[in-house]
Amino acid sequence: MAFELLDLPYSYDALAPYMSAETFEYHHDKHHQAYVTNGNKLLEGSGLEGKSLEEIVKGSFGNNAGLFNNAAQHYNHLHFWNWMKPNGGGNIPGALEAKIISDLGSVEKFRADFINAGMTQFGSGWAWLTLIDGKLSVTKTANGENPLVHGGVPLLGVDVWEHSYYIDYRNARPKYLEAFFDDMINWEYVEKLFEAAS
Ligand code: MN3
Repeated sequence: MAFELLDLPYSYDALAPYMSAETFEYHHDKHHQAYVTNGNKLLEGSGLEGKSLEEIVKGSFGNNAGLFNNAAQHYNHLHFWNWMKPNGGGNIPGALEAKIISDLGSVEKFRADFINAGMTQFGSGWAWLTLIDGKLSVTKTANGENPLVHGGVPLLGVDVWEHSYYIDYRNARPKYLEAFFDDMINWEYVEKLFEAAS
C-alpha cells in the first residue's frame, strides 16, 4: 500500500492563532510530504509492500531504520492532523473522562503529566496518551517512534519537533503544549480511537 498525503481536515488558517497557516504550510505540505515521498521509495524492495501502515511501522521497527522513521512519521502525522480541530480542547467525552480519572488520577493530573511529557522529551519526539494492556498511560518517545512499537495503541499524540511550534511559539514549547491541550485537541477523534481500542 503506497503512502499518500491526505488534505488537512480543515482549512490552513482554521487553528489560528494557536497554530498558523504558515506552520501548516511547512508542516503538512513539506515535512509530512517528505515522509510520504521517502517512505514510498524505501518501501520498495523492503518486503513489507502490500502491508497496512500499522504493519509496516511495526515490521520495520528495529530492522529498517530509514523505512521506520518515514512510515512512523506518516502514521503519526495522519493522526496528528485529526487530533486537532478548530475550537478544540474543552470537555472530554464521558466514558473517556471516567477512564482517565480511574487510570491517571484526574483530568488535571493527566493534563499536567501530558504537558510535562512533551516538555521533558529532549530534542525531537512526541508525547502520548496510550492504551496498553487495557490501561491508559502518558508516555513520550524520541523522533518518529510511537506507542504502536511498544505494544500500545496511541489515542492522542502531540508533535514536539521544533517544526511543529517554532514559527508560532519560537522556543516556548510549554506555551505550545498548553495551547494544544486547552484549545486544539479534537476529543471526539480521541474518543473514537478509544472506543475502537477498548
Ligand atoms: Mn511533525
